[in-house]
Amino acid sequence: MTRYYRPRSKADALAVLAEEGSGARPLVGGTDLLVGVRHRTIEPTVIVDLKGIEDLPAPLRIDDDRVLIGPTLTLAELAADPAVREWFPSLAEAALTVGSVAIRNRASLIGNSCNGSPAADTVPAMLVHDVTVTIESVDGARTVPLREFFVGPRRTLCGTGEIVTGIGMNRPPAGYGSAFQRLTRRRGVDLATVSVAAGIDRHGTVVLGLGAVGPRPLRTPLDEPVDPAEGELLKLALERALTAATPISDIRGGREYRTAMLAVLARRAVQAAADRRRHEEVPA
Ligand SMILES: Cc1cc2nc3c(=O)[nH]c(=O)nc-3n(C[C@@H](O)[C@@H](O)[C@H](O)COP(=O)(O)OP(=O)(O)OC[C@H]3O[C@@H](n4cnc5c(N)ncnc54)[C@H](O)[C@@H]3O)c2cc1C
Repeated sequence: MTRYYRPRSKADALAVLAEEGSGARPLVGGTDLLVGVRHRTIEPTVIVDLKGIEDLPAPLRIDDDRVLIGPTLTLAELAADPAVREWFPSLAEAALTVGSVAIRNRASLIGNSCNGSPAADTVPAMLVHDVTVTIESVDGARTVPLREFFVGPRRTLCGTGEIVTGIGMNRPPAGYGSAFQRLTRRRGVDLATVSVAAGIDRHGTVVLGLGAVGPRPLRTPLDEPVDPAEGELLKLALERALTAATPISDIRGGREYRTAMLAVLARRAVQAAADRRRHEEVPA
């Protein structure tokens, strides 16, 4: 029988997580965890609800040129924030593709990463940026780059007895653009068949974030600066970078289809990101 516990302090939450070991699971929105409990793919001894904790970092704050996100920030709140929309338009776009309005009003940004799904939509959009993750346990805190956080399907660096207490995102330099593209089988309430985020700076240096095309979300830079107007050179640079992807065939699409769509979406993402360098547009 699973117990439910709602601690008031971070120290209390961490103590319970340490005592219970691998049977304990943190909860925020529950849009992944409670689905797993209902389907009996996860059978926690105790669910530790982080929403009642009074000394967690604020859901969202701006510290100079850095956005700091706490565990309870929902995807709806993220996508509505003016600084996020201006500095990280691909992340706002990605958040707005998740599930439905009801899901986005509950689901947390940090939970989307902690779940460790290779298809989590917000992850590729964060991977193109300079993003860190802070993980805490009774033994203290450590901060790691997001690009190292994902270690395999459903596996992250946040282990037993630990919680993620913050994500920090550095504001990109002037003249930077980013965009997100995803393919699903139907519009809305479906996980990505393929997703791609692209970030491009004023010199044409491109970083891609890839979802649903490997055992974990991938970050892959292009090996040389590109001019997105040079279609053939962009295509070749993308072909080299996209060899990092290792898609599989499953109910959402075959390996060959995913590979073909990845190339299309990556080109569109780079071109949309490059357009944003000039127009500073934000998603509707
Ligand atoms: C109908 C439906 C549609 C969806 N559509 C999409 C979609 O299109 N794209 C997409 O990417 N996702 C989709 N999702 C999943 C998405 O809602 C989740 O990934 C969500 O973002 C997770 O946040 P949460 O707060 O609900 O996490 P929870 O369910 O509370 O937790 C998720 C996991 O992370 C752990 N966890 C949560 N917070 C922390 C923390 N601070 N520290 C350590 N561990 C933590 C939990 O123990 C659990 O293992 C969908 C879900 C549903 C039910």
